[in-house]
Amino acid sequence: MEGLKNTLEYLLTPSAPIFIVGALIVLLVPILVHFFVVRTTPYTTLPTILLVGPSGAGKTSLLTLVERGDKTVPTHTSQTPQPVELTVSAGGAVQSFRETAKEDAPGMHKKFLLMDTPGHGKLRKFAMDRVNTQDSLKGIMFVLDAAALDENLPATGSYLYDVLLALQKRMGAGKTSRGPSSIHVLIAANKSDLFTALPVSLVKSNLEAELGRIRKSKSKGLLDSGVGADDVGNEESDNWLGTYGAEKFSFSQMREFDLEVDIVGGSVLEGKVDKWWKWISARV
Ligand SMILES: Nc1nc2c(ncn2[C@@H]2O[C@H](COP(=O)(O)OP(=O)(O)OP(=O)(O)O)[C@@H](O)[C@H]2O)c(=O)[nH]1
Ligand SMILES: [Mg+2]
Repeated sequence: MEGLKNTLEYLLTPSAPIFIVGALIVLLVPILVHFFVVRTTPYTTLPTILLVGPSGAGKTSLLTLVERGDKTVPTHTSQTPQPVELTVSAGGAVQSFRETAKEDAPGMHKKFLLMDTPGHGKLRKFAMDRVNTQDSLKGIMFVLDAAALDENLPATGSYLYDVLLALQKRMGAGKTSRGPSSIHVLIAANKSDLFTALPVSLVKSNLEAELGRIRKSKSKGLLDSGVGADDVGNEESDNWLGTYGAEKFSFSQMREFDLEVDIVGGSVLEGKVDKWWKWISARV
């Protein structure tokens, strides 16, 4: 009892050691909490551009190009998502964070994350999880190989369909609760350097036709059976990509859901990626 009283008296009497310990606690606790929060929630605050698309399209090559300025680094099929911290300057140039730090004054550029994901069919949940829920998601780059689209059309189309439908559902949910204001999608038709590469207009029409086909086959033929759109259950219209009941699919139908879809050609190999950077700089 006596000991407790003495301790309390010591703690409550103003003295130099007590002030110093108190000041240290007041100063250090917020700093420690800051580092704890930053460490436990990595990369959720920076605006994020997600790289998705089928295997072999050139996602990792694009990341390597901007990160190291090297077009010839060999890549492997990716197995895990890989974020890279980049900056975009006022002029729209995208560069790695390290280079920016050397040349530009701080404040002249914005930081963002470019997130590479594996394109292999079994590893797409990494990408889809982020498409579905990531708060800091500002845009999605769907990279495809324009030179091999003919062979890859079914696989590429079904991945794109999944991404767009997930986004559409996400935006639809945003109308009732707190959701993203708008998410832009860039279809990057890569490998334009190859002579077999399809021009952007053909990439677009092929994809639209393929998405229309997938949409039709998933609708279980209800629309064809003469049942009016009003009689069909909610689930049916919720799983319909684009304008409900429309005969043909076009990317412009995604505007109904505040989703803007652009298609731009380019080539990582030749460093023709300026238009893609421009698109990114408008997003972050
Ligand atoms: N000709 C040509 N080849 C390219 C271009 N971009 C990438 N490639 C090649 O395409 C191959 C696949 O590129 P990656 O970047 O590994 O493909 P990815 O999209 O990351 O594939 P996953 O990791 O499996 O999802 C590599 O051999 C690249 O060198 C391009 O613009 N032109
Ligand atoms: Mg890869």
